[in-house]
Amino acid sequence: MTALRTGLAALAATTALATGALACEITLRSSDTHPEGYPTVAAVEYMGDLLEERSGGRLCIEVYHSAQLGQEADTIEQTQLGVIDMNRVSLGPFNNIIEETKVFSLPFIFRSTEHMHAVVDGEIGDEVLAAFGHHNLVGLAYFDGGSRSFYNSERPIRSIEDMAGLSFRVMQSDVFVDMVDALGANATPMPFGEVYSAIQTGVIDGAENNWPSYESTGHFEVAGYYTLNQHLMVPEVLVMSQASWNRLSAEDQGLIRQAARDAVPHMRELWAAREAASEEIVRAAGVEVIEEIDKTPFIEAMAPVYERHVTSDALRDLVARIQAVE
Ligand code: GTR
Repeated sequence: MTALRTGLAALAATTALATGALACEITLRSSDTHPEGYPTVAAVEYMGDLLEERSGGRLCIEVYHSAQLGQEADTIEQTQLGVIDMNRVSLGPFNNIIEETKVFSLPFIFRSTEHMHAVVDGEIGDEVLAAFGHHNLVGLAYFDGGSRSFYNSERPIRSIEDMAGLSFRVMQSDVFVDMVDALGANATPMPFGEVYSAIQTGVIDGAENNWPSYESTGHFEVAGYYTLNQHLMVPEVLVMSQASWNRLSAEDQGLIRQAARDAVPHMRELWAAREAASEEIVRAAGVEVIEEIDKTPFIEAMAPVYERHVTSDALRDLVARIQAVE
């Protein structure tokens, strides 16, 4: 055993020497629920490459993909505690913890991808990132999460009336529970990793997500009706644990912030390509995609969700400013 270890250590040393790389002094452990190759995972790996290069090999990121470190809600807690250094998550599971994140998770708040980019790239985006600072987290960057639509195993949804009686999994956020209720369906908050078998065994009828997640999880195999109603466009976020952050020098903190920012344009390219590829895979598999859908009744039904969640002057102000962004 000892001989084996010595052998391995020697091998590692040779490899490092051979590539001319210095050993990483600090390796940040980063969590992601998605599998290798998914745009969010690839973007954080790309950020890690930038960081390694710019720090002369001192600062590294190791991405633990495929929920190896746990489901999102749990990994958020672990990140707040400093057990996990970095985390790429949807904003949805932050809604019940950080009030400001709700405004980007409201149904139909963004008019288009361009509108969403203008908002998150601007001062409103910075303000919401800053809010993480009050919760033992450091907000680093926003990634794309496409638009989310409903899918189910029972029937094609062609109008809001078709939602009645169906049960849908949502992310663990009260905003999404109220959203599904307001559409006349039943909401079941559940971790992402449990959705496939829950649909397969009939515990729920379906869920809602973007093209890449619908495809990569295989949910399309068990829920073959996908309605492009596009009720949500929740950005994803890359955060660091405040505890891990505090251990770094100001210079290293600066390198990390910059590398995160510089990964964003690359992530957006990866995202657009994957959206198209996933759509093709799903369509080729024979999923019934319902494209002709009047969104107006869906939008109108969301009034109580806004009333229930946009409850303070600060949140009302944020919503008004988002809507005013061109
Ligand atoms: C995906 C998102 C994940 C996770 C998942 C979910 O689109 O990228 O971070 O939030 O949805 O529905 O739980």
